[in-house]
Amino acid sequence: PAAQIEIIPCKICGDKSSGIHYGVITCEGCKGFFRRSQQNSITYTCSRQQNCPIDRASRNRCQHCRLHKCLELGMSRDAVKFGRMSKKQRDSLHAEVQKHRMQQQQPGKAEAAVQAYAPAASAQGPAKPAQDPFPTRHSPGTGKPGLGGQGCCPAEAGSSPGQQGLQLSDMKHRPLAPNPGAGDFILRPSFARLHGSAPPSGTQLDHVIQNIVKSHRETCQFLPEQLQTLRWKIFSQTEVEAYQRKSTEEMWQKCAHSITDAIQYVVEFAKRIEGFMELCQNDQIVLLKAGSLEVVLLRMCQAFNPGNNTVFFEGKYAGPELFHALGCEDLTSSVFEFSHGMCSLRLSEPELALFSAMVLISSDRMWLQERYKVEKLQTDIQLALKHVLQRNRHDTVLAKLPLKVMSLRSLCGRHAEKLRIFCLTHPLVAHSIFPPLYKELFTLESEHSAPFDL
Ligand code: E3V
Repeated sequence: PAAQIEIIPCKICGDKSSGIHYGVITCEGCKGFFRRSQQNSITYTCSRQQNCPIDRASRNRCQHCRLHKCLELGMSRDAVKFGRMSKKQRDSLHAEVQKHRMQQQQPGKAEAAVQAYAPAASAQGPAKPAQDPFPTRHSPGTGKPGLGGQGCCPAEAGSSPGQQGLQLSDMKHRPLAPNPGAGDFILRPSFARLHGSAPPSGTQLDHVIQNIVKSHRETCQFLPEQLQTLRWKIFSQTEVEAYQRKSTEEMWQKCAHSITDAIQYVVEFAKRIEGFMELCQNDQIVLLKAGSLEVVLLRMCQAFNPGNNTVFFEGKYAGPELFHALGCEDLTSSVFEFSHGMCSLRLSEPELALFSAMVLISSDRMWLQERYKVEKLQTDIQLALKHVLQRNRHDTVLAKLPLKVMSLRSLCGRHAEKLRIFCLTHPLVAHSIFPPLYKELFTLESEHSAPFDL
């Protein structure tokens, strides 16, 4: 449809467009403006309320608002790197061309025609996996992944989906494992190595890579391609204000629910990593308790748009200010900064998968029983990651990963602290608003309450 795109006016100012530039349909003027804005490191400021109208006539009046609009609509310097459009994108583009064509013919009837033609992005709802996200599920009978599987989890069959995850029965009465420092996790000579177990061969490494990349791909809550096409959906100012007016409890509840959802996909990821299920159950639980949120935060960079500092939340992209009601401005902005930093590493999907596995399978977690087994597994994954990074000529990244590991540990520590404060300041509701899995993972209190899974 390339030849007809110009029928759609510039998304920024409404002038006649000249095609897709930096990922968005724009005119030559806005294309040039955006290019210049990316070259020099000027910061524009708005002398009004940062909501100046941008149209053909006014577009030169406020550079701040013009650039803001460009970013908001998804213009990005590296838009070209994302390659071909998805079928969905092509369809909705085609529909838009149709709409403008019809508008030219008979103004007024166009909206109905579009709705009939292109329900793609809006009608079927955002980013719900099209098919069963776990086609080769290990634990049939539950809608959500849970730890246990393979018959060792009797409670799972009758549990309600979304509520059941780990069984932490043998973790009761045990203090919550504090996170030790990340240390020099790549350079430290491994116990396994020092004690003479052979390094994996090339084919063994390839096998590790394949298994982990496949596990990651199969347990992504949202496919990166889907998230990419949703980037243009951004909460309006009115919607943001509605979130900001919510009570602290309601916002904590929402976030805890969606994070717990994401954690269940990470649990399933872990279960599909060869070697994880061969660890003793205590160690599986210890690793997930300490690392599942870290992996969620890591995965979150795929749902983050560094172009306008927004992250996917409840169907659209949101800036940090939307989470105001949580009362955790500092932590929220750190999460955004972390995502930003992860995005600038530009990890490929296989690299992200291996790094996630390495974060999860950390042999320095407190309370591990078979630490050497975890260490052997972690070393193999590290070698696999090094191999892939070298293959992709991504060597400088390797040196930056230990810092990311430390940031993750710090973020999770700060989350625990914020949660503790929330529970102390909202003692009456704190028990009832969180999903059981969230409580089991992150609160001390659950260790004293009756196990929900018995
Ligand atoms: C990335 C984003 C999300 C996202 C599912 C409704 C529907 C989410 C972001 C939460 C931030 C924070 C989120 C949150 C998930 C990702 C949803 C940023 C999990 C800062 C879709 C609700 C759900 C459902 C803080 C405040 C920490 C792994 N996972 N999710 N975003 O919004 O939770 O439309 O289907 O990557 F607390």
